[in-house]
Amino acid sequence: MRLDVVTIFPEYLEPLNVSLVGKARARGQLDVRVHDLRTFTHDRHNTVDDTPYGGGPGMVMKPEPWGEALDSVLESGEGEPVIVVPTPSGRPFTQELAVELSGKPWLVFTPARYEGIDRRVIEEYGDRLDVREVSIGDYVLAGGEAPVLVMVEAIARLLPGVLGNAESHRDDSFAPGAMADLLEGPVYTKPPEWRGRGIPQVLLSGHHGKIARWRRDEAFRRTSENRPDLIERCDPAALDKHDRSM
Ligand code: 6GU
Repeated sequence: MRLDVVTIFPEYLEPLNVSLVGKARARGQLDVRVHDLRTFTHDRHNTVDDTPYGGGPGMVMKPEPWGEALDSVLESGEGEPVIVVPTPSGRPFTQELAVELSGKPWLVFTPARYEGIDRRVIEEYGDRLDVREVSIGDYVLAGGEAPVLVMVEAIARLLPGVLGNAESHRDDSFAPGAMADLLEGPVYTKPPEWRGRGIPQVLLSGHHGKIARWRRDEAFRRTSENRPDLIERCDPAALDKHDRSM
């Protein structure tokens, strides 16, 4: 998969050299290219923003540098990428969208600072390409760079061969399947006693049916506690009589 990021803070994307994403790059599974938007300006101050038409606070990112940057990125590759525009006004970034985007060969991210990018840029590329305005949650960040790190990590770990063990996806909170719509429950490792605290005996029983039952109950308990909204909107058929008694 190829990923391009156009930003005025290329150094903000340095974490893409670390850990899972960094290793996927080193292995050649991910081709990540970070571009400095200011290299697509032509004035002495490398201006990327200006005051908003109609007045109001803040600054708006000018269309010309974005147009030149995106044309340059588009010309540098084969076929058409999906363009992901991080913005708090976008559609929610969900596990479902991460799965969809992980199936695309080429993604271009356009994190903005200030009050966002001149609307005409989104229209211009939206007329020709698949452009998605995406938000990572109901809070406001100073720019889209941190959301790009979030989205790239969520997408990259779904690529075949990136996560060590393909089974690791199976029980993810928000993964489709038997535990659909439930959060993951607690996990334990050695030692069997730490600061006087033991581990649930069922996990030592070797009884796989009972362990699966226990994990399902804990997942339900944690979801009820932390995300009652997920229980509310879940398919009643996905709940069992065990759940109702908890
Ligand atoms: Cl994608 N950008 C910014 N600036 N703030 C956000 C966001 C994105 N998602 C949630 N808050």
